[in-house]
Amino acid sequence: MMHLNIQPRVAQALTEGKPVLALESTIISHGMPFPQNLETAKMLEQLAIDHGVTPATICIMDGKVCVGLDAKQLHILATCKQVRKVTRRNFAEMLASGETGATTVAATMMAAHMAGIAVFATGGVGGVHRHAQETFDISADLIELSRTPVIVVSAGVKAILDIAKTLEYLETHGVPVYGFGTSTFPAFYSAKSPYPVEAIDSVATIAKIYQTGLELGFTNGMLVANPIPQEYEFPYDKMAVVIDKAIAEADQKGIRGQRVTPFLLGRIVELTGGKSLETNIALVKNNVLLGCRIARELVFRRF
Ligand code: PSU
Ligand code: MN
Repeated sequence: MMHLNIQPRVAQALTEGKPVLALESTIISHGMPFPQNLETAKMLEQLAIDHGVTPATICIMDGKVCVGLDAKQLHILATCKQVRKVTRRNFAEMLASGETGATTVAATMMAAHMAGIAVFATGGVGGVHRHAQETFDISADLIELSRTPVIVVSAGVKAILDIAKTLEYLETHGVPVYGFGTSTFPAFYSAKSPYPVEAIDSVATIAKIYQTGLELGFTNGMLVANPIPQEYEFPYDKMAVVIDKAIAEADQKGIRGQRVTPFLLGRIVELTGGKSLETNIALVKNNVLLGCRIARELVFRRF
């Protein structure tokens, strides 16, 4: 496809039927501060390689959908202030303009699917924001999960969102959601939330459900919610106080639309004295490990 620029090592892995894992770039540009964002991006790629999987970090640059990035591209995403968030709405526009764009979960799913990558690991997906009944702020990530057949591994959704409404929305749009080894939906910084989710204990089951869906001609994706390991958890109640404060500040400052999520994440890092960032890194790492297992399982089942 003329708009795709697949890095040679990723292209080779795909042609040879080897496991590949997609990674997003908004977490680099808007989700974490420099230099931890760059260090994390590199560490995650190495982690995948160490587990026998080719990583493909995705962004939009120089008018191409780039699948698999080099050190220079990662550096641009991590440091350049003009990098824009890309979602389905502005995907084509960003290619046409030649601007640099960091892909959100939605745009990363689209690009992964174009490249033939079935699994994608990230920190948290976007969701239904609190008071969405007034603001209508619902992440395009949720709609994308209903229409692009990619398995997304995340630590649930952040507690900055309305978890109950997010789960209802996913249900309405026919998105299969599973808790990996848990029957309570994880709340990002915390392993548990008060909300139930269907539990799955093996990557073989995930792969089988995904493949069955494809055989049926379904085009939806799947959300695998992977709880943060307990030793890295940030206590739910303590986090709730921080989050309420960050949300109140965002309201006060009149922050809306695409800026909401980056603002809240940034404020939470500041308000926790960097603790939430450590938690964030630990959970993405955990998700990449599970993503690698799913990617290997899918390849294994093909032969
Ligand atoms: N969750 C995080 N860190 C992030 C994001 C989510 O812990 O950086 C990013 C993801 O790229 C997600 C996006 O797709 O925020 C959602 O943005 P919005 O709420 O504007 O749809
Ligand atoms: Mn939004």
